[in-house]
Amino acid sequence: MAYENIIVDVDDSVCLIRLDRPEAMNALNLDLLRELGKALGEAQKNDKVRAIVLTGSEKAFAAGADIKMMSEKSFVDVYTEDLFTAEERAVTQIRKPIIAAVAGYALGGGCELAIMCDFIIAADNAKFGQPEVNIGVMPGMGGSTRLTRLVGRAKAMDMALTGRFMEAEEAERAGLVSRVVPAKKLIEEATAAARRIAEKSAISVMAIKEAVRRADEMPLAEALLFERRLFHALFATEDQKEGMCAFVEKREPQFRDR
Ligand code: CO8
Repeated sequence: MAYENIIVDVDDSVCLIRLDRPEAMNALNLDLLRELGKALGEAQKNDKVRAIVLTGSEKAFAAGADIKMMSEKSFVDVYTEDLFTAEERAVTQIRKPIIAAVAGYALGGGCELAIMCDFIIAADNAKFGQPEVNIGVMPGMGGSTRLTRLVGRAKAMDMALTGRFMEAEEAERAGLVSRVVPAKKLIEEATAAARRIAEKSAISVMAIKEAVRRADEMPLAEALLFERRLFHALFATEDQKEGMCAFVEKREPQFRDR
């Protein structure tokens, strides 16, 4: 379908979704977020797609929720319409892996959206921040929760209380991003990572995503048991037999997602 705020490109097994509101630094309004949810849902349903890359422009992944859209809203408005709840769920319910390829600003909801993805590859010009404190609010989609689990309390407090931006290098040191690449190579590197994932058994990939995600939310003992049981369950798949036999026979595996 045609979108106005994002560009979607499916190339073989990888779906590349580009946020595209250049006039507003890709600020996240409801139209954009709903289109994003729809595109992710389509990618989830499309059997050809095995991994998703979410990106913005060289200047901005996304400079946050759209402040102009929010500025006149009251508590009653945002509470009764449950602002951003359905839009957040549309991203977090996707079972295929999503890589955020971040260049430029990833601020407020933009930083939180990147964190909702499975991992972040950052361009060397990326800047992460939770500057909501500058406009009289606070993070609302994971910037005081998921971010804290990723980078620890000291850095999360520093970012959210001072509103300062964190450069790519510091973000990698802090564990917010998995790797930093030259800005010109961002899409190439993120797509290559997605293609690598696409070569694996989709069942293993799905189980890994589920185990890591659940580990964020469960006590350690429960998470370990969930991980172990999923590991056991993969022995019921043809792909486990194929993967292990291929190793023993010194050949490449031919996974069939069964
Ligand atoms: N919302 C709306 N418009 C924006 C936003 C935004 N978040 N960010 C930038 N823009 C617009 C500017 O208004 C400007 O438009 P115009 O030319 O019409 O005035 C255009 O983008 C270009 O921006 P600047 O001229 O400001 O460009 P600079 O290069 O000088 O600065 C910055 C770039 C640093 C990114 C600056 O624009 C900025 O500080 N933006 C706001 C960052 C911010 O505060 N983000 C947090 C927003 S609140 C939030 O995200 C709450 C999250 C809760 C859940 C979210 C769910 C999605």
